[in-house]
This record gives sequence, C-alpha cells and structure tokens, in this order.
Amino acid sequence: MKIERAYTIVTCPGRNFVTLKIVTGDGAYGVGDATLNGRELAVKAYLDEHVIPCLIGRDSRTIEDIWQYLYRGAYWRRGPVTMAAIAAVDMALWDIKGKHAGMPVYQLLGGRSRHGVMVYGHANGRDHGEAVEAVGRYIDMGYKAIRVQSGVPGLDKAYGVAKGDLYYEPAAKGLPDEEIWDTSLYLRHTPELFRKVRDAYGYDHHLLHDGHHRMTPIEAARLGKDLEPYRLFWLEDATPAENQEAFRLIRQHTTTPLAVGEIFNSIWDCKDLIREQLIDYIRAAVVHAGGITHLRRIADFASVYQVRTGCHGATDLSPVCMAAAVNFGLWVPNFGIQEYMRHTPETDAVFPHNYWFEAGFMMMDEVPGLGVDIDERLAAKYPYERAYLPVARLRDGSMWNW
Ligand code: CS2
Ligand code: MG
Repeated sequence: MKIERAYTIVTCPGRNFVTLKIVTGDGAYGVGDATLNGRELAVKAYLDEHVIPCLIGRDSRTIEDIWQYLYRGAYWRRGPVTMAAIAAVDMALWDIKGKHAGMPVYQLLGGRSRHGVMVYGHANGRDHGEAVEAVGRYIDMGYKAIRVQSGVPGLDKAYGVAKGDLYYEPAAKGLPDEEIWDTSLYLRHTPELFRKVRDAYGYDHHLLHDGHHRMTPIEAARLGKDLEPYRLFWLEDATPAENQEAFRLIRQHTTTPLAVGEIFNSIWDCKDLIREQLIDYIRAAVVHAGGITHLRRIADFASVYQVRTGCHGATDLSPVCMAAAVNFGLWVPNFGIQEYMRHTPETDAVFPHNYWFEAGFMMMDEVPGLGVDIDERLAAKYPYERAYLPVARLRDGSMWNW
C-alpha cells in the first residue's frame, strides 16, 4: 500500500502540538505525534523539509525498513528532533497497519497482557498542606498511584506545582521564565512531605516523586535514603542522566526504586543503566524514543534485567502519543506503570480517542489502529503560539537544571 501523501498539522488547544498524517493510495491514513516541548517547529521542519519527501511512494507496510532508512539514512543519528520525527512516522505507519489489518496495534504487537494500564496522576500544591489535600482528591478519583510534588518553603517556584489541579503545563508564552532553585531547601522539606502524606492516607497507594534532574548524585542518594521509610514506588530523574555511571553512587546508598528516561531518545541513552541494574523503571516514551518500533526494542532489552516500563505521559505528549502508549502498555510484558497527565477538554476535542480512565487504569477497547484521530477543522481554530519551558538558576546566578 503506497504512501501517497503526508503532512504536518500544528495546533495549540491550550498548548502546542505537532501531528503527522500519512495517507495511503487506498485512502487509509495514520497519525503520529511529533511534539517536542518548546522546540515544536524544529521537528515540523525536519518532517516537512527532509522526511516527507522520502516517504512518498514507499510501501507503508515496511515499518522496520522505513525506520532503519530514516535512522541510518539520516547519517546524523539520534537526538530529540530526529527521534521525534522518526517516532511520528512510526506511529502513523503502525496506525495504518492496524487499520488495514482490522485490529488494534496492541494485537499486532502480540495481544493484551493485561485488561488495563495502571496510570499515575499528579497531586501537587504550593505547600505541603495543599499537596496532601490534593492526594486525597486523586484517591477519591480512583487512582492507585499518585505522584506528589509541592512548593518548597523559601522558594517562589518549584517543579510540578500547577496553577489548576488536573492540568500542569510548564511551558509559557513569551521567553523562558528564570526560576531560582536551592537544592538544600528541597532536600530538607521533601521527606517531611511524604511523612505527612503517609500519615494522612497510610500505605495502600503507590506514591511517586519527580526530582526533575535537580540533584547531584550524592544529594539524590541522600534523598533516596531519607524517603525509604515512606516506601515510594519510585524517585524519578534524581540526577541528570547523560553520565549513566552517576547512578552507581545513588544505587550504593538507597533502595528507593529509581526511574529515568523521559528525555532519552534511544536505547543507547539507557543501555548501561539497564545492564548494570542501576534503575528499576525506564521512562522513555513513544514520541521521544523513536516510536513504537524502537521503544519495543528498549523494553525487550530492559525485560532481560527485570527493569519495567514507566512511560512519560505529560500534557506535552499529545493524545496521539497517549493512545500509542496505551496500546504499548496493554502488550508490553515488563509493564510497570504509565504516566497520565490529563489534557485540556479543548485538546481532547481536537484529538478524539478511544482510551478512558477507569478506577486507576487506562482502558481501551478493540478499535483498529491506534484508536485516536485528529479533527483538522477544529485544530485549525488554535494557531501555534511560541512557548518555552522555564530555566533554573541557583541563588548565585549559576545556570542549573530545570
Ligand atoms: C515531567 C514533565 O511529567 C514529568 O515527569 O518531567 O512534566 C516534563 O517536565 C515535561 O514533559 C517537559 O516538557
Ligand atoms: Mg519527569
């Protein structure tokens, strides 16, 4: 089935999304998410100017060959822009293959390994009191697993503290906000937050926390240790992971499970972390790690070391990526958990989809393909608006990790 047409669609129903649509000669089509927060138009240009001309006329069924063609053929391998572009093509081709086969993508991957995909939500507050209350609301909504983030006394801003309750979008219009960060304050107050949550709700729910790349390895080791009494499901992005060996020091000092990988683009970013059992959950996501084809490779490798998946699912990963993630999560044998940061009602309207939240799980029924679409007429109503993620500086002005 030859690829006849392919084009990108940019829309901003609350935040910017880039979507690729591929159409085959028989009129079937597939969609893929290509959204890279704060760098959206770079991936659009990569697709429009460099990838789409190479797709026209190719056999849409040859997903693996097209993946290898775009990866090896680029010569300049890996990287967030390239791998998001390849991911969008890959998702759209799996969508088309499912539609041609008359079955959901999870059936093509090998069928269901579970009835639903356990997800976690984002309880947060400007202070401990608000965050503890928010956890209660997520428990009432049926969540089995809840990420807890809170403001830090003495700091104006901290990662993960949303304006509203259900939606957290860190990217803002205009130029990047500059936030002041102080790890010593954060290390002093965070264990206290989790003591209060456990005191309030006990130990029946999974609790997660995102360190968001802010600590040095020894600081992360200390936090991991201080959090051990509160039995976290995971401590995420405890330290920047460019140097994978950094996790050896953390591992030496704490048994708090470690999760990393939302900014990873390929198996090369995590092979040592997995092979040395330095992490327990790999957070690579379909849209940023080269699509379903490459994420499956990462998950299969991780399964050898009993490392489970914990895919990234923030608001800046579109419902197209979420649909792909649910298909993937229903199949993947070493599934751990799926992040689910809710999208705005406007976003959900632009991207009608076949997944739904039910008692702590993401459910999906038998719809051919990925089970998601894009309403192009509605999408056109929300033009692109440039937006940036914040940056972080230490009190002395030094650049730090946001
Ligand atoms: C975060 C994200 O969800 C998470 O775990 O780390 O909110 C992340 O900050 C954004 O996706 C960045 O675009
Ligand atoms: Mg994170």
